[in-house]
Amino acid sequence: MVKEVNVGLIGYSFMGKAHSRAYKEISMFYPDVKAVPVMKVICGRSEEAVKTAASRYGWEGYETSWEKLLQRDDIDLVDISVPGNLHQEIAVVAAEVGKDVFCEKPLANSLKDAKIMLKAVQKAGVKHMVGFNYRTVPAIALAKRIIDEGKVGEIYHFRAVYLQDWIVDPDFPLVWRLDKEVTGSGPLGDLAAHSIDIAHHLMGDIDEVVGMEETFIKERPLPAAAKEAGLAVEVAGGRGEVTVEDAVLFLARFKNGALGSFEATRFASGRKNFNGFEINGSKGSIAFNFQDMNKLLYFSREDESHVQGFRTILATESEHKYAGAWWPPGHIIGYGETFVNEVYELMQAIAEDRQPSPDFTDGVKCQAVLETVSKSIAKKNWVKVKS
Ligand code: SOE
Repeated sequence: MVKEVNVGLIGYSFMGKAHSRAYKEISMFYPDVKAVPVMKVICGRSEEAVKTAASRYGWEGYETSWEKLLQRDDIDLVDISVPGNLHQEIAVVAAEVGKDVFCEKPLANSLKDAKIMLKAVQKAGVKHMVGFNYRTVPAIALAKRIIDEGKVGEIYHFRAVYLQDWIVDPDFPLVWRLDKEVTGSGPLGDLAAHSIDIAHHLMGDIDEVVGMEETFIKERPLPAAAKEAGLAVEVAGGRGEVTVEDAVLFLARFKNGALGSFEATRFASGRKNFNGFEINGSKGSIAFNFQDMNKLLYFSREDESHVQGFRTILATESEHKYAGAWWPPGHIIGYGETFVNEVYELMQAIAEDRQPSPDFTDGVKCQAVLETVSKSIAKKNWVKVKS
């Protein structure tokens, strides 16, 4: 019999909408799913907005207090899709009352908080997952397969860029993603966190880092109400200080001897969600960028030299991990589908009574790198990563 998992989702904006769609569509695209999410309750502070979200996204009901949601006996899984400053408190209470926890990235606003969260879920013996959704892009899963099969050989370089441009306009308002108290950091935690997780997934652990950052626009207009499920907001009166970096770069040395470089910025005009990486090894290379997310570039030094060159693999065949759940070959998928794939991983793990992947251990590992990059920027020095 298929198990039912009653879900309580906290947050109804961008990630709340992405996760809602995933819960809704999972059985349609993954008929083999062993546990089915039941969309019990969605929670948010504004009653009017959360009520609208509940009915539009397909939730049975809504709450305006997360504390109340966590006390409900009919909730099995708590989904934390709110800004980072709330993650620790919600996750700890959720674990204490025996709920499984699915938390958006970065896991917390500090390594200390991330570790508290990990300890709480481990103590409670609940399932825990962190929302590094890009792991479920079929082309990235293919990159992992190609590396694990030894086709890239010994890896020398990991080169990541995560480029956006939504705040280049100096009059773009001071939204919560630019407020350190709420979000912990700028593109470091918001964007480089994804690149770091991909690096951990494909390459292994990072040994040491050295970084630099800049805040180009120091003050911005204060915002009025946020627009639903997007990054834009209306401007109100007055100006306030930007307390996070606008761009960050760091170098890394991996424990396996490879060299890494990471760049994350919201000031790359023309780049909208360019989450890209290239890996170079003794036998070949692979390259990916999310704006062309169905394709993986692969170069093999083992091809005959007269036909050597990067080949473009369209990762939509049924033998490509996750792709088989979707459309016939060549009928490409998009951003939203990665969340369905992610929820599939979570549901299978719950049904099989094992930890999903990536879990809070991966979240803490990423957080340790984020914090070490910040330390190295402050010290203007190389710093070893300790988790
Ligand atoms: C906004 O910068 C954002 O939505 C991030 O918060 C996501 O994690 C990333 O996938 C896309 O950009």
